[in-house]
Amino acid sequence: MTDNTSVLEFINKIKGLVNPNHVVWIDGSESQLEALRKESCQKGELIKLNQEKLPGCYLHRTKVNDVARVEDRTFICTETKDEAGITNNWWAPQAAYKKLFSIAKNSYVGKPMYIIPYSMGPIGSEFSKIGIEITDSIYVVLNMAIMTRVGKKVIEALGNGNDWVRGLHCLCGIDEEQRYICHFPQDNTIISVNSGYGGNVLLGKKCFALRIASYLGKKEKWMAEHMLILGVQSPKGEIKYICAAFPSSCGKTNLAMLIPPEVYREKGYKVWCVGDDIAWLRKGKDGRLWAINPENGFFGVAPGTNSKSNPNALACAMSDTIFTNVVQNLDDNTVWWEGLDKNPPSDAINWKGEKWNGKTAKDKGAHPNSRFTSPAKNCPCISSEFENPQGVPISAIIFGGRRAQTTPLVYESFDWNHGVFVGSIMSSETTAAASGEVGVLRHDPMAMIPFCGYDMGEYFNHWIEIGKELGSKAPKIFNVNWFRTDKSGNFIWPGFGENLRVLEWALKRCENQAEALKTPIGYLPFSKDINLEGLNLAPSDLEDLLNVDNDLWKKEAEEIKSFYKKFESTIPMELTKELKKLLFFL
Ligand code: GTP
Ligand code: SPV
Ligand code: MN
Repeated sequence: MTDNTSVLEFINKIKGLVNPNHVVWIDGSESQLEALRKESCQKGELIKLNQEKLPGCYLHRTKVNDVARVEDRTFICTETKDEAGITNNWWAPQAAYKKLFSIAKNSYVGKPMYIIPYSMGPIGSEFSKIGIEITDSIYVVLNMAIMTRVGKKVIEALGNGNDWVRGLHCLCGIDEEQRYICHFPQDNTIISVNSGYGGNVLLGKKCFALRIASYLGKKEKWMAEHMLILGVQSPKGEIKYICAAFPSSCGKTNLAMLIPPEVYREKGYKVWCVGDDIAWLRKGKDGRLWAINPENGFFGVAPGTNSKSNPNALACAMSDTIFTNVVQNLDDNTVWWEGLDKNPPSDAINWKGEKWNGKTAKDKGAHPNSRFTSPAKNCPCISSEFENPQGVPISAIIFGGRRAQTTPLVYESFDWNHGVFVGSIMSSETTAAASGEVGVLRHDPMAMIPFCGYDMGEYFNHWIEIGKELGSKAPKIFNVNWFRTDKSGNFIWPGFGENLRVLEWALKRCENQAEALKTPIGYLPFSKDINLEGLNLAPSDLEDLLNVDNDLWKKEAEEIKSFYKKFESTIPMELTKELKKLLFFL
């Protein structure tokens, strides 16, 4: 397929190590992918679903010990520990390679070795980057073929270049004690062993497009962020683009595809999805910040997705989709998950592969981190700019997390540097997207704690530097929280499509069309300026949602102080200054 010597050298080296039966180049053709789907079904790795109701759809179940990202087994392997920083697990490159090679050795014996050339970003865009993933899993090949642009075209675009990310994935025995997800940013290399779960093995996604890319971005003056990208079209037909960073399973896919509430639709509002998980951002020729979505599909959380919460995501998943760890409805060979509807199937198989009766079962049928992998082009509201090699200009950046208390529905930062501070002090309750306890509050600056490929203090510095580059053309920065709860633990804000009401205020602020109240944490909307038309929410609830409790914030600020201590040697003084100001004004 290629005579690129850097590619051939890598492939030969890996071939010698893993010792496959034969080599298969993924060319991107539908006929090859179809043959692989067939083979995978024969092996029992995929289940072909009802092709009348769900054309092109398949179901896959992972091993029960392999259902989410494993942050404690994810490593940044830089020459020095300082480069990886305090928030990452570090492993010296030589020692890591030694261990990983010993695990990978001969692990493909009797199996094919699949070589997937892929592009993150539209092929040929000057902002796109190329990777090659070697894997022994057809599931990985088929998912990568949805999530990225794969095949011959990519190899052609690479030509004789050496600027590409090396990736090796080995299923091995899915042994969680021997599971490692390792990144070698200085070698442009990723090695993942003993997992078959999405975020650990679709190496273009979190491993490349965030961990390696954030490292490259620092060097090359751009940013790789855990952000959705959406366009809000006003009744006048103008489209303004927004990026938003929320931690895993905190609402990116939902916000990216939201359907405006009826009163907004009647006025002519529309929302266009450019991306739902990752944004690559850089300064454009006009001096503004521009974003592309490096992915080509969605790897979305299934539970909670339904025709009311996210009809667009549901539409995406109706065809050419791979479902992972959802319920198989044996009645008609379709799928189900918690929150799809109130009618769970009685004759079904749960995510573990056991017989399951949804009418009587006490346990969940779908894993809380079960997912659908769907092509972006399936999305009814995909932006016309999705393939634009230049991306879209960004008017506002939004940070947000899951906070039962403290953080108001929305507030705006005083300026860029204060906005970086607001991103840096994000905390959120943990979710099922990563293994470990769920619902524990943890610091997650910019939603990048699991994904920043280098020292986080340096990462904050990078944000400050980008702000200097953008100057007066920098987007405004906001923070949102859809997850504040009342005394009984219920969400106060209705969320989902209604979140447009908050975006509207933010965009008005960008145009100097709305007022705000200056508080110690930032600018808050006056409740009269959040449009509640057509929404059944008591004005007093909105007051609650916008309330800034000084005592809670004092505690929060003390907590931030101790969090910042961890980065003492690298945190920018711009941020420590913001913290001092917050402590002073509270
Ligand atoms: P990753 O793919 O893991 O990065 O997640 P994500 O950030 O894309 O989250 P997603 O949109 O898939 O939402 C995760 C969960 O949060 C789902 O169960 C949603 O139903 C729920 N959710 C999303 N938006 C809202 C909201 O506005 N309010 C409430 N209450 N729940 C929401
Ligand atoms: C996330 O966990 O943020 C995801 C899913 O988007 S994964 O690809 O597993 O990282
Ligand atoms: Mn994500």
